[in-house]
Amino acid sequence: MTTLRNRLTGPAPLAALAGVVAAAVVLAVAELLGAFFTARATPLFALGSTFIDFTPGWLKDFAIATFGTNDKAALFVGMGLTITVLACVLGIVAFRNWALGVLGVLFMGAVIVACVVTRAGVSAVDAIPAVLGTLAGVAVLRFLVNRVQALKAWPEAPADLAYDADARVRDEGSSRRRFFAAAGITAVAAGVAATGGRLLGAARSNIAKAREALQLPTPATAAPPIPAGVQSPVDGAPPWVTPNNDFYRIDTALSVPEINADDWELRVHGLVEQEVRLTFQDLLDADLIESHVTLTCVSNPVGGNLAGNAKWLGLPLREVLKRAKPKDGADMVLSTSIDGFSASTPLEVLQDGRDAMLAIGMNGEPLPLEHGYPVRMVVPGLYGFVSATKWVVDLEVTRFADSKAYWTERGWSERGPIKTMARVDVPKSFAKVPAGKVAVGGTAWAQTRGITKVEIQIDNADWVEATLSTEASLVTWRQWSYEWDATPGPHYIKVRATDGTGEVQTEQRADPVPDGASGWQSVMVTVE
Ligand SMILES: Nc1nc2c(c(=O)[nH]1)N[C@H]1C(S)=C(S)[C@@H](COP(=O)(O)O)O[C@H]1N2
Ligand SMILES: [Mo]
Repeated sequence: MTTLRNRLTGPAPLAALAGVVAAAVVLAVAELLGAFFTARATPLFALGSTFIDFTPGWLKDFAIATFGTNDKAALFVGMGLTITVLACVLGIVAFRNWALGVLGVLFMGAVIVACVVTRAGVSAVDAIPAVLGTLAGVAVLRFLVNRVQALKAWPEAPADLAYDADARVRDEGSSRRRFFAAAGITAVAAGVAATGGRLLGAARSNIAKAREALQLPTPATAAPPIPAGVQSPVDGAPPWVTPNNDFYRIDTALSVPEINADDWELRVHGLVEQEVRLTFQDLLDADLIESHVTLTCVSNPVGGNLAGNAKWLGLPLREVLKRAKPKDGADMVLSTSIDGFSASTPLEVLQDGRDAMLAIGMNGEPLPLEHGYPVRMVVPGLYGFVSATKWVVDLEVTRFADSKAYWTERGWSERGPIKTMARVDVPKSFAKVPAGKVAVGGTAWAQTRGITKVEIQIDNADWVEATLSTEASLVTWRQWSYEWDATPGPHYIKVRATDGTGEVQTEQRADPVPDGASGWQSVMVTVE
């Protein structure tokens, strides 16, 4: 009993706890002060973003496949655990050898500062919260380690003296209580400071308010009305237009970049006759177009839901390029976001008449902050990683041979035309359905080529044609439905689409890396 208690409350676990509290103070102080600096630059966000930048393709792929759009929450949990373990170790080291412990803490502080100042669009001043946080952490660690050492300093009971053992136990107990009280109060204070910092940061940011107040102009060319019958009649099929709140979100931004629309400026440069600069007001004043376009993520696995369809409002990129006049030899536009993401888009795609645009509106609203406010790119027919740059601030006209985009440097393809894909939305995989007529429905896409046929195969029966919903355009997804006469037992439903060029979706299985998943989805259902 006593030994277990001693082990749990002995000096080493207490020193570890001191380390954890000190780490919490580092982060909390930085978070609180960070409210006055660039939001993306507080330690947790800077560390996480740096980690994401160094994430190999397979790990990103794994994270998206496993956690989907919760990948960021998973990253924070992982970081929290890592920091806790490191803090425990540093606490114990500091207790045994203070100089070594401080060196360790300062080293961690230096790592954080390095992560902060190397973020795109972040200045050296943004390191101040991390530096002050680290110093506060050292002070708290010293204070708590002193308390632990006070415990250890208790002399062994001299054998030859009359010794008041009870008093010793009492004193030791009260030293322990003093340690726990100090650690507890510091931890609570850190929690309050961190929460306060987040709230203060949110209150100081008026970007969300400015976005709400923004009135979008009427487009010079409105989107054609959505034809009747685009929606699959099957209950539970996703809505043909994806509401902004349900639109999938994929990006490397742990903290959404905050750009004041009045400060936004786009520079178009590189291999051009005429460098162009555009302000947000220039966009508001220009002849804007509106168009429904389905976006798709290259990381979408077969049957996955990293695709969404929205009505975008923006300035055609061909107009922007007309003003800039690309020089001979240029074959790519490298678009870069304020936080350092970049995408390589073939120049010809931006000039060939499709509705590639600098978008400011999504489904009749200004772009949501997470979807690129105030301005993003939307390019029909290409996966997002090579085209859909959110928070875009720079377009460099260049050559594929000369520049590499963010994901290309990490093992993904330099080009990303969207592959033909059909998906079963209803019934869900592993669903149990009653025997008889079962409504099967789903979505298929092959942006810029269109979908002309969707076929279903139940178990090993012949392929049969599903009923296609109305086609709105070649750059939007197309829904389908099929009435299945289901007999009891386990069954597999397979689906494949044919695109507008007559090509049947390939059965060949491919992983998302390097240029998009392929293969036929197969859904297992049990008919009862
Ligand atoms: N700035 C920035 N833009 C970005 C990305 C990013 O990581 N950073 N990811 C791209 C990818 S991979 C996709 S699939 C689309 C997703 O756009 P959405 O989040 O609006 O659906 O954004 C693209 N634009
Ligand atoms: Mo993506």
